[in-house]
Amino acid sequence: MMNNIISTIKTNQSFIILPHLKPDGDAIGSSLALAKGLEKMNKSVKIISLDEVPYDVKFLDCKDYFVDSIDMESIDIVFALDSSDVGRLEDRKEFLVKPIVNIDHHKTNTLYGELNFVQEDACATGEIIFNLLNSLEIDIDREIATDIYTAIASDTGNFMYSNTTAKTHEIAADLITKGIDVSLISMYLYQNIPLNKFKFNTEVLRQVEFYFDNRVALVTISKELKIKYDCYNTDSIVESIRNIEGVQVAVLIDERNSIAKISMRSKKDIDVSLIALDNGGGGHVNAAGFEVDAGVEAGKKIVIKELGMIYERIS
Ligand SMILES: [Mn+2]
Repeated sequence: MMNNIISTIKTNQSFIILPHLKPDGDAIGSSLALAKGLEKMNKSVKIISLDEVPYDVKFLDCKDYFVDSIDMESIDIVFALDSSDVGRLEDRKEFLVKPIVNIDHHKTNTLYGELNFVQEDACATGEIIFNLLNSLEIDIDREIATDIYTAIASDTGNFMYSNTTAKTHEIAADLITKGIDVSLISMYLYQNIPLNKFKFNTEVLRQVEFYFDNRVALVTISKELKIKYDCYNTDSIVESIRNIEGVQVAVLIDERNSIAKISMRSKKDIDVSLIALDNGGGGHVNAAGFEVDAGVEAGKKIVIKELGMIYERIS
């Protein structure tokens, strides 16, 4: 399958890359690495994203890769990166008019591309891009290495999660030999929270609710709170409540207009991707999500009911 992608790259000239909407470090880092790699092959390439690059990965050299529109007549191939289903690209439907190469590591990927390379055991899409660039014999320079390291660090919780394997560390070691500055990258990723976001996080964390003997922690973020702090980035909140002793599942319900976006994180073998799949979403065993278009209270009911099925069975 990787061979099909390699020949597609070699036989075409003009590409766009679509990271998923509300992109994270993996989506941005792997998109940038692929763009820079393709450029080394003298291909023409742009990344199309309508969302802002999140604050913690803004330090990556984005050059002029990011655009919000392009003449699709001139484009041969569309890469979709780190996107488990077309819903993750729904804000850019007008760009899905050329053959799609779907590269991802979500086990819930719906294989919506003309070519699909979905490697569940890859810790990040960045790992797949690392292998792809090596297969294409593209020199992974310090800058590309920084993009890939950022992608992998983001998706492995800085090498903490169960998707961290020997291979993950081998790739990280390889990237470090390219001259990346690990402590500087870590500072940008983890020691760089904007003050308004810190204050926002603090207020959100005061509102956490506990269910099922404190094994489930849940927090809802209202539109009003986001407006109050001018903060629309909810990163790291669900992880913070997951980090509580005894909490097995952490849930964040984010109010976005009439839609409630539900993010779940779990520990060990509690598979929240099944709950996500049941409700039209997707993800990984320990990190998954879905949307409910009937508001936050309806979303909360659904997720509590789903978790009740797990906990009433266990206890
Ligand atoms: Mn990812």
